Amino acid sequence: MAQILPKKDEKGRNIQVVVRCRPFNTAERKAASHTVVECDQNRKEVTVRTGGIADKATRKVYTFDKVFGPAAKQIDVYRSVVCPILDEVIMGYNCTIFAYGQTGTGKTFTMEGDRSPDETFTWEDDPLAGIIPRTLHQIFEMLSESNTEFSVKVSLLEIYNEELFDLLSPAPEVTERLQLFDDPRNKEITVHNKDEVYQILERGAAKRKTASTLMNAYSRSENIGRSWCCDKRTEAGTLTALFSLWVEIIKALVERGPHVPLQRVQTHTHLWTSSEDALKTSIITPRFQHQSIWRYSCETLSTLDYANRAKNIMNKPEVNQK
Ligand code: ADP
Ligand code: ZZD
Repeated sequence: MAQILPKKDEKGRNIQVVVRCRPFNTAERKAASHTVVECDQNRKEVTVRTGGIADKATRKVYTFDKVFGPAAKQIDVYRSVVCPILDEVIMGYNCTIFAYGQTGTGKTFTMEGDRSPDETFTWEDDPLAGIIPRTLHQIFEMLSESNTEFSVKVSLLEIYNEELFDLLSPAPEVTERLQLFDDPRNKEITVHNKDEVYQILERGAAKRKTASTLMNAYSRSENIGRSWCCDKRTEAGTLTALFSLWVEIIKALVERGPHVPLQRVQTHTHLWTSSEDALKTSIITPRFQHQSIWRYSCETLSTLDYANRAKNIMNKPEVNQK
């Protein structure tokens, strides 16, 4: 098995960092907002204006593995970022894609997507479908063509206030507090075909709606208005530490079960969307929504600096033996 795989660099590889900037929303258009980020997809550059509106000269330029501007569609991101990763999954590597960025910048849109209104499309053909449904669909297409025996398990977890909740738990009560994460193996649901995929995703989406309403009423720890950028934790070196910690947590979840060192992640947990231990990782950090231009630039810069440092994180992929 190992021999037929393309040779990987012994020292590991840098994780891939991708930036996606969302378009203006209606409110921003109405307010005739100015953008503080310019995306050059060809040059793979993001330019941030660091001075005021009148100051055209003060700029900071970042280069990433890929850059998607506001016109980029879900299919573009999928084809260019996810398809190559999916090939590696099929070859037996664990892969992770996670999105990082401030609230309202398009992480959910990129990872999950939305359903188009009025049942215009089936879920498989919905142009608004994000990475998760597209990937699951493609996995079934690839596996059923491959004539091999396979099983696909799905879990969908969400972190609120340092605690993990299972969005696929069958607990029926709308008002019932979600189950705290205990044994990850109980949280995996076997999916047999692509029709079952959608049922599962629907269940997760419904559960989350309930959960977020509940958690919002319960506490107001995710404060959209709070400044995000000038946080000491985004200092150099922290990212690598966070990344290692995150890998450790995911490994613990997969291998050791219940005793996850969640308390160690503390306030960082909300930054990470987890799955298995990482091989290929993309950080997608889109445009921010804030009225104040200064604040806008500040938080955008903070995210881009962060993503920029993530490019140096090395990864040592190993193929799964089972
Ligand atoms: P986050 O998950 O980071 O908090 P969301 O994914 O909820 O942010 O995005 C905020 C809003 O912007 C949503 O209404 C979403 O539909 C919209 N949006 C985000 N990215 C895009 C995009 N690339 N194209 C169109 N709309 C987008
Ligand atoms: N982002 C939407 C879910 C939300 O926050 O509710 S979009 C995608 C991944 C995981 C779970 C749900 C979905 C989503 C969806 C919406 C509504 C009902 C079922 C599923 C979706 C969107 C497009 C194609 C497939 C799934």
